[in-house]
Amino acid sequence: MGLSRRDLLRMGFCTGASLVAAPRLPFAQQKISSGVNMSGMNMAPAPHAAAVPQFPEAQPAGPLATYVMPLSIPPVIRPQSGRTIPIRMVPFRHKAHRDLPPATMWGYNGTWPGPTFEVRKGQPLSIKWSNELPTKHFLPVDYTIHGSEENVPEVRTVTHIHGAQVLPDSDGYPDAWVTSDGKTGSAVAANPTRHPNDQSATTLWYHDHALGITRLNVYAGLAGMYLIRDDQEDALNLPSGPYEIPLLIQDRKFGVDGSLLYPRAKNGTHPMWMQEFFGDTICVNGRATPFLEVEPRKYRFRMVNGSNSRFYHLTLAPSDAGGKPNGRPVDAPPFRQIGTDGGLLPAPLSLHYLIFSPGERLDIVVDFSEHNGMNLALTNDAPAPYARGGEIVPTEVMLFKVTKPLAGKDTGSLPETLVPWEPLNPAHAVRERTLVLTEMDRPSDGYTMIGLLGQKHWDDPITEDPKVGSMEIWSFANTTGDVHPIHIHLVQFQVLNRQTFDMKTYLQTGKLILTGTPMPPERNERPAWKDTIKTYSGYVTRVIARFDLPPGTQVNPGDEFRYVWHCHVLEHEDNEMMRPYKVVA
Ligand SMILES: [Cu+2]
Repeated sequence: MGLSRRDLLRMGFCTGASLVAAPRLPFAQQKISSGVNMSGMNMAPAPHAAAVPQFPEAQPAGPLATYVMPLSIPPVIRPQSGRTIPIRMVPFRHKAHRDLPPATMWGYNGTWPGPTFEVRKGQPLSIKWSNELPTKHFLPVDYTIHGSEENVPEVRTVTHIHGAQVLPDSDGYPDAWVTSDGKTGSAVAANPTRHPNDQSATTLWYHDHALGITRLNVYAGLAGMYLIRDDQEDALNLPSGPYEIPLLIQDRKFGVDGSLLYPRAKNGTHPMWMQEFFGDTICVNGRATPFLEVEPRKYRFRMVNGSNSRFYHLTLAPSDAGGKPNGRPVDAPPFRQIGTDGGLLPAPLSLHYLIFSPGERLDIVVDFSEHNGMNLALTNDAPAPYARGGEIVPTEVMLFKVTKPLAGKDTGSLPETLVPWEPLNPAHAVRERTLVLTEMDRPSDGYTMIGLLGQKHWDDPITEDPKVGSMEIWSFANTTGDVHPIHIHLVQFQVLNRQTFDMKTYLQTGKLILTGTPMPPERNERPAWKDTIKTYSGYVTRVIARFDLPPGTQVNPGDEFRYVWHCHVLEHEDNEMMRPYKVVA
């Protein structure tokens, strides 16, 4: 096609809704293969029939032996209140699998994942970030996407703590990047960043957020966990210490030399970017399909989907010693979900499968006490519908071996009620914003060129401008063929409902006509606090949020506090599916 970015911008401005992509697949074909379809909604991104990923020269490692690596636990930082913690972004050598040599990665303090922060609610800390990375990226950069042009330094970083309530200069604004040689983007971040931690106990995570290159920086290893604890959580006496384990789940593709492979596009026209990345190997805490020996007792798992694009549909089932499932999920202990993105649930849920999209978190208790001596495999069956280009669909995630002798009485508890949850009243919302999600596809082959939010590009003037402390409903109308996990910075929101709309009419006329009756959120979406929500193709997904700044923030007339909202498929956010917004006095 040879369309330049400039052409696209011009067309986008001139023709508006008529240019949006037609959905690539009939709706019925988007359902997941497992048969679990969540009230008829599709759960995994649709295939991109025309996309042909091109991998770099390094020979792919191919299938690796599963469950041969013990799970590793990232180092922990428990800062004292008010301290400044230095974090260095550095290259290092990492061995992800027994049969692979170590290879170059980039990580916070030189580990993948980076160190886990464990902080107390209300105890502030500062983090001094230093970018000590090379100036040349080891993954293929696309110079044709926003903020990543050839006159911009190739390696730039800025860290965002996902789900944290912080001021804009500490939020990892995408333009506030820095380089190892002191260059900065058009926005300025504080350094050290300041983190009041004045929010409920929950599972957060931190990762790179630099404009146009987030997907490569996170893929390179720049991600870690950030746990907030509080007295309310302590009082529940949940499994803790060695029985509380973070699980950062990320898919990767390895070369025979252990190197990380990331596909390159086939030609030099915009976009050379890949519209999604799907690896053939699922890594947990930086190791390919690891195993964990557990005692026959309760464990708490803090799960983060830190993958670039992959959605997971996870089940736990009895398996043989090699991890091959030989029983049904109902024969395994259920997942007792106790928390989500923004904190603990009012009561534990009992689930036999888990679905989570990039950016989402699941706080889970599993009781292994009735399964002494057994192996339990955690497997994924979400990706079948969008495997493409001959890629291997990874199913193995990790293996639990209930083979460790009980070290003592299981004193951790799982109370029937957890923490109170108050619904935000939609009648108190000062406005509802309808925000459309669109994609533009290349007419010649259907390849997605770009994704947009609210029909706007990253650099367009800000359109979302809630007032400090006001409540708003944001209604995401997904006109594309994909599921997009939408993340709003600063706030924890509540999911209200989802409702179908007439996609054909929208794509032809730009008019949004609601059709079905509103459907309630999933059990683990409400009652709950969320900051990332799956918006399904053909649905309006409504969330309600109060746009509170960190407690104690001084607000003067005319003040503006700039944040972002975006799709958490990292490939999408890197190519215009991200918008600034401002909270105004
Ligand atoms: Cu997306």
